[in-house]
Amino acid sequence: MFNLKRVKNFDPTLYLVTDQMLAKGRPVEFIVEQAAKGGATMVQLREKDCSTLDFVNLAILIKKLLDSYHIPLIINDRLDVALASDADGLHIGQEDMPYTIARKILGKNKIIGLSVENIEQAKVADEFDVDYIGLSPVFVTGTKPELTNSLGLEGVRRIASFSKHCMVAIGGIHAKNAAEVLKAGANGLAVVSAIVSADDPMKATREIRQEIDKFKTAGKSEPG
Ligand code: TZP
Ligand code: MG
Repeated sequence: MFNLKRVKNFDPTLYLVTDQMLAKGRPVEFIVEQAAKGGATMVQLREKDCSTLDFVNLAILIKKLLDSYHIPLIINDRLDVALASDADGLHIGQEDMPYTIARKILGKNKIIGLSVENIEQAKVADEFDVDYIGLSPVFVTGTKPELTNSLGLEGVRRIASFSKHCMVAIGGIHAKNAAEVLKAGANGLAVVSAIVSADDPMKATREIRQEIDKFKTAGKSEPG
């Protein structure tokens, strides 16, 4: 059963996470716009090899672009960039800015997402009023190879059994495994390479979105 726990005005259904290095030379704004047209519902700018100046300028550009699609922009890790670009939110990992401090600085109206990599971290996250947790990684992925312990579908199921938060799954997700990750309990799917590296990012986004929509529709027609 697809149960969307939604607190603020955002929809985690299909969450594009960018990575310039995987974009095959195409600009981030091209990938983002194609994804927006293909059905992405949220975008996270995750740029690791970028100067602060370039990151801020990119964030301002992407914010303007996404505003025209009514899609929220989340900044990975860099609270300063989130503030500078007036992004809709911030995504933090376990070793980034502590959640409570980030919340104090950003205020209650911004979206804050927190990555959790195991059951313990998911339990701790239940004590915070984060807007969503990122289940990371569901499958081992070449995009973030340092994460060698994957949650697997069983990990997603276990966290879904107790977490009060909206849950976005990330790591190795594509059109063919989208439904099983949702079935395990994720509320939304975050995707890097299956969109960013696709020959046709709009088509790739649309294909994943169709799988998600198919799953949601099937859930709604289930008896009981
Ligand atoms: N955090 C956990 S896994 C991951 C991030 C940013 C990368 C996911 O990339 P892909 O290409 O969708 O597997
Ligand atoms: Mg981080």
